[in-house]
Amino acid sequence: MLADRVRYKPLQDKINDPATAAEHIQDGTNLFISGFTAGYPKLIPRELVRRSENGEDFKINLFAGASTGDMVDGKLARADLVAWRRPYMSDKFMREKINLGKIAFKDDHLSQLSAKVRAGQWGQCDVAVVEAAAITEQGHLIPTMSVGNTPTYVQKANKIIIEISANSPKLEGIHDIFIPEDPPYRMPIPIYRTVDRIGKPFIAMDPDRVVAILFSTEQDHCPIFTPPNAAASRIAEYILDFVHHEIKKDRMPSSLPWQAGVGDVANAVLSGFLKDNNFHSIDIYSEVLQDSVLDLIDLGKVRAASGSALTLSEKARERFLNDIDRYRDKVVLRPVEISNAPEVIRRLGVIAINTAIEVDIYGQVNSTHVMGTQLMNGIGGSGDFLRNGAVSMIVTPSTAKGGLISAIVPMVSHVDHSEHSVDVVVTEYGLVDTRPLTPRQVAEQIIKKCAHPDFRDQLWDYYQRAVRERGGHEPHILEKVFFMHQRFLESGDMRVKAFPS
Ligand code: 0RQ
Repeated sequence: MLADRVRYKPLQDKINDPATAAEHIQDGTNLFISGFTAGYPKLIPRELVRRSENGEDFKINLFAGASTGDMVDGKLARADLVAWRRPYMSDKFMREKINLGKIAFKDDHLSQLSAKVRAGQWGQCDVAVVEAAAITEQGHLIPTMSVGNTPTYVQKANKIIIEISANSPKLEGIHDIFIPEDPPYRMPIPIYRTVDRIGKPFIAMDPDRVVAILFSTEQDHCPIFTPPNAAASRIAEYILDFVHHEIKKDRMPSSLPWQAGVGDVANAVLSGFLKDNNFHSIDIYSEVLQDSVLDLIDLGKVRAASGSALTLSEKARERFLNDIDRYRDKVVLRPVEISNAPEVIRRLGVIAINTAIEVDIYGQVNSTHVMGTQLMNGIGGSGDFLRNGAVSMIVTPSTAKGGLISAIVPMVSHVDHSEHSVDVVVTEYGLVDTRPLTPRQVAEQIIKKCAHPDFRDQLWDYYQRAVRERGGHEPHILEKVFFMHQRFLESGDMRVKAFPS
């Protein structure tokens, strides 16, 4: 096992225990970790928590690829060990402390992170802790189930700690590692088709900066997506019908690649392909690849799937690893600055589907802050894909919290994506293609087709009064624009019989 996984002989002397390795991490350390829903380190976070439980008083600044598991974000947040966290996270304990102002957090477009780190905008990269499947004969790294920002973190780190994952054999050949030159020397990223490989199958590493190597038998614990509910399935049907119709009308080529964001609705769209006979050779150019992608590959429906991480349930991961030679031809894992590169998304013409917390009647989108204040997860790659997709769709169930909150509102309480990045809005009640419509027509259609029937009248009342009383290109009554949010904050229910006069 040892010789097979740490094939660069001089590094075999660096094999150590977590306590000794973690001594490199002290109060104020900028800690850059691998992990992008999967592929995060497990032993070092646990050791840091152990030290804190033994009375040591310290805090780290934690930088990851995106969200990690409870073993990182959950444990470290509960132990109060995190001063700063960047970027996207989805852990409820970390979220709580961020919203209380106890953990500093700043959101970033995921495509931009690596370049910002290379430019030194995130401070010095003191220690990188990365999970790896193996170290090659030349001393380079084979990542596990995600790539994220790891190539840049490894390139910039003063010290590197590696956790070799016993559970990730034979992953070599899945990854395609390419770090673009930074401006002003950047050249085009030469991806012309989803399946193109442009880099190396390993992360280049200076072995002299490795301070410790650990062996880990811990598994990733990825969020398991339940079978799509009725609303998610209905949204998926609308999308597949719409795209099929556009292709039939010759307004869209049949071979554009698909991106589907995080969450159940996105997963439902991909699951929708399983039953839909209109789509055969599907390309997926996305950020996170979930179980449904493996199902589609098994059915012979996927030509290529590119992402930055494989977020698989335990069962699907076993299936993937057992049959990796077959999947290797179809699946490419890239750094997130490539999976989410605006240049590539535009060139390929990606059909982008991302989920919102709320959408307003003119198509502005809030993906991140509940009631304008409470951070949910972060913008992730949604901006990268929505702004640059050939057709960008924003999806959401029409209500939240058992029907008490409308996801369609007069004006969003926080803006992540503007109307100019959104082509299509979909809820379980309907789909609006905003492209040929004026803002006023968009408002009328979104209220009629996308809003939940319980909220249509008050939204319509509001819009009509805004047209009558204020007019303009996008009519609004500014002092009343958040009346639905206000009502929810006061009574726990957005529903009113009519827009208040
Ligand atoms: O909270 O579980 O406490 O009830 O938000 O909502 O309906 O479970 O949906 O898991 O798909 O998440 C936008 C957050 C949706 C996600 C968001 C509450 C709701 C629930 C989750 P509870 P659901 P999802 C990258 C793609 C941004 C990043 C992105 C996200 C919780 O999709 O983080 O797109 N997106 N990355 O109750 C109050 C509302 C609400 C609300 C939902 N209007 N008001 N609470 N919730 N709407 C690109 C890739 O390729 C991966």
